[in-house]
Amino acid sequence: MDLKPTTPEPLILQVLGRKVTPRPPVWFMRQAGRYLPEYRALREKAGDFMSMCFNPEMAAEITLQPMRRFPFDVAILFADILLIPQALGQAVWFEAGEGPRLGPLPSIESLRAHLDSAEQHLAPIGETVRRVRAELEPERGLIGFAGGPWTVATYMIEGRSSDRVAARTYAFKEPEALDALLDVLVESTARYLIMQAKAGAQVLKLFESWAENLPEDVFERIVIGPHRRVIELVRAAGITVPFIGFPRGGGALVEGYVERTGVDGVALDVQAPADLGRRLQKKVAIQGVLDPLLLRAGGSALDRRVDQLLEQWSDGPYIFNLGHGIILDTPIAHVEQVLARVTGYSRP
Ligand code: 1CP
Repeated sequence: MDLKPTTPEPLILQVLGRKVTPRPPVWFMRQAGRYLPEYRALREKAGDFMSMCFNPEMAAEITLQPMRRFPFDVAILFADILLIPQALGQAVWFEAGEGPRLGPLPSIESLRAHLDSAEQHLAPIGETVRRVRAELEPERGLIGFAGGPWTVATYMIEGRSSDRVAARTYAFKEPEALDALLDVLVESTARYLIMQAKAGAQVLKLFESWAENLPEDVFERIVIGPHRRVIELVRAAGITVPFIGFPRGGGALVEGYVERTGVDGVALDVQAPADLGRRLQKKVAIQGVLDPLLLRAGGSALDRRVDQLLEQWSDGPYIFNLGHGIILDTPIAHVEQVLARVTGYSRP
């Protein structure tokens, strides 16, 4: 007799495999974080943000907090894109109320010399993934992630959150030095993602949050090329889990990104037009694009936009999400309002 598996495949894996599901899976970027009182309580106890990321027990707990409170279909590993620069030997810390700070950019030789020790340094993140996967219900998916090499490089070059003028100038003035830095980040990111997949991450996401304001040829060189190489290295290690790319602000360049990187899904930002999404759905799954400010604002305008997104995209492979991270002072009731609408939806 043919025994069928009794556990349903997580909706997000069905969608990334281009299956049509009765409703889209839903999760929110930054769903674990400061808008949740239980996160703020833990954060106060832990004190320092980086040590929270490297403490598997705490990071697993934070990953699971929104999963206990809300009917999200997908969990995302609690970590940060700036763990890699630290693992490669650049100082990284968070100033209270201000955001990340990084020490001087180490030489390329020094960064390269840290590639092996970086894997050891990041091993606790693998342990977080194992703990979350062990606790999460089998029908809920788990996403692992890393920063896009260019976005991580902008922080390494600028030393903090910025308008990225210095980093973009560097891309023109020191193209070879930037390419060498991106190469080290590609290698380190691929190893980190391979480790996460082996630990139980079922989807891998590349957050290229600062893909905006780049000319076409530069976008090709510093966004598309490095993403393609990360994915090729991960595939060469025998890892088959789907990739979602998030080239935020990529605008009209997103179609080329989808064609040439090898992603299985693309996360779109708040500006993405309905017809762009439909065109992309012929090739990959799409994710997005609810404006986090509309989520924060709430009301009937929020309901109308949720309905519009469901109507325009849910007959193709679609993952319901925000177009960027949830904002700190978003009312929890608004998150509940959206989740009720999406999980209660049924494709006509
Ligand atoms: O408690 C605190 O003060 C820390 C706030 C916080 C949180 C909750 C930071 C600091 N990082 C995170 C977690 C985080 N970061 C996740 C966890 C999973 C989830 O989504 O729930 C993820 C995926 C990230 C990724 C990340 N970190 C990005 C890419 C996504 C994005 O939002 O654009 C970026 C740019 C960072 C850098 C970073 N980390 C934290 C801050 C304040 C910043 C700077 C952001 C900026 O420059 O605007």
